[in-house]
Amino acid sequence: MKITGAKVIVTCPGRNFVTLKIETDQGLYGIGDATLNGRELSVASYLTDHVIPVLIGRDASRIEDIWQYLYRGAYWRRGPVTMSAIAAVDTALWDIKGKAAGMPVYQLLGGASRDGVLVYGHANGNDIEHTVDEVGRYIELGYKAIRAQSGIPGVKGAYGVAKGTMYYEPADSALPSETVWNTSSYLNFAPKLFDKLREVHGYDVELLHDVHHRLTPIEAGRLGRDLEPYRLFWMEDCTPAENQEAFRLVRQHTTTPLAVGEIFNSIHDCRTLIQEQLIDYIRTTVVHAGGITHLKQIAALAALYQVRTGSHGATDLSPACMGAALNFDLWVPNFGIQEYMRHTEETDAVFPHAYTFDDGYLHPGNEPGIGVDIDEALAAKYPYDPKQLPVARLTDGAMWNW
Ligand code: KDG
Ligand code: MG
Repeated sequence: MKITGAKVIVTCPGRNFVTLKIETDQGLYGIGDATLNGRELSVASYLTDHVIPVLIGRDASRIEDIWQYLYRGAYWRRGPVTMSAIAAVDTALWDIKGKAAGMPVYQLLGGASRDGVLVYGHANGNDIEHTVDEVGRYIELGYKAIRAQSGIPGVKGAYGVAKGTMYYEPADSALPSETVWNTSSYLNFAPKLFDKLREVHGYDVELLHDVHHRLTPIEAGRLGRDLEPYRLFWMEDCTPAENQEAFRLVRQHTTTPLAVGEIFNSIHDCRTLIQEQLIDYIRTTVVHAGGITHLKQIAALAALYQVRTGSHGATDLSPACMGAALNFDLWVPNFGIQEYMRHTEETDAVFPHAYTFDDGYLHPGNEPGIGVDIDEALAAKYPYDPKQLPVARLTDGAMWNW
């Protein structure tokens, strides 16, 4: 089965998405997500200028060989742009293989290990009271696991607080908007938020929290310790993870489970974290970590050390990524949880999909392939709209981690 054509589709049904579509001489096609929030066109160019020309004429069934060709053949290994481009090709090829076999991708991987994929949604409010209400709303929607984020007194533009309610979208401006970060205010505030959440909602619901890279290792250790009475499912990205060894310090100070990896793009980014059991959940995704082929390797390494998966699933990962992720999640033996931020109705219409939500679990459906399509005519009605992620400064004006 030869690859006869491939194209990149950039569309903005409420937010920007980059999708690769690969066509074959057998009339089958596959799609893959290539969206890198705020840097979309760099991946589109990488695919169009450097990847598509070398795909034409190749055997679409040779997924592993094409992965190796693109990874080794680039000479410049790893990095978010390269690995998102490779991921898009890989996902589209798994989609094609599933369609050729008449099976959903989870069947090709080895079949379902579970009946459904536990997901967590995002509840966020302007203050503690509002966040407590929003968590209640997610419980009513059937969620068994909920991430809670709140506005913080003294912090302008706290991470994770939506302007509307359901669809948190941080890439909000053509040039990065500026937020202000205050670590002391946050460290004093966060335990109060979870104290109230447990008082009102009890301990049957799983609660998660994203620190979004804001703390130093010792501060992260202290927060993890202060949150221990509230039994979090995880504390995410508590400190930047380029220095994987930094997590040794965090780990010494707390038993709060740790999740890291949404910005990783390679197994090498998490090797020490996994092998030294410094984390409990690895958050690498199909789209930013080289596709299903590379995610399989990361998950297999993680399984040796009882680290479970907890893939990123914010709105900037398209339904094409979600479909692939859910097929992976249904199969992967050491699954933990899947993030699930709902897309807008416009996005769902551009990407018709087979996955469904029921009582806190998603299922990928049983359509052949990844179970997600793209309506190109509809996509063309939503032109690219440049948007970047915010930046963060400390109260004295110095740059910090957003
Ligand atoms: O593009 C950035 C978002 O995907 C990120 O801020 C979301 O941290 C995030 C999460 O956990 O969903
Ligand atoms: Mg996060």
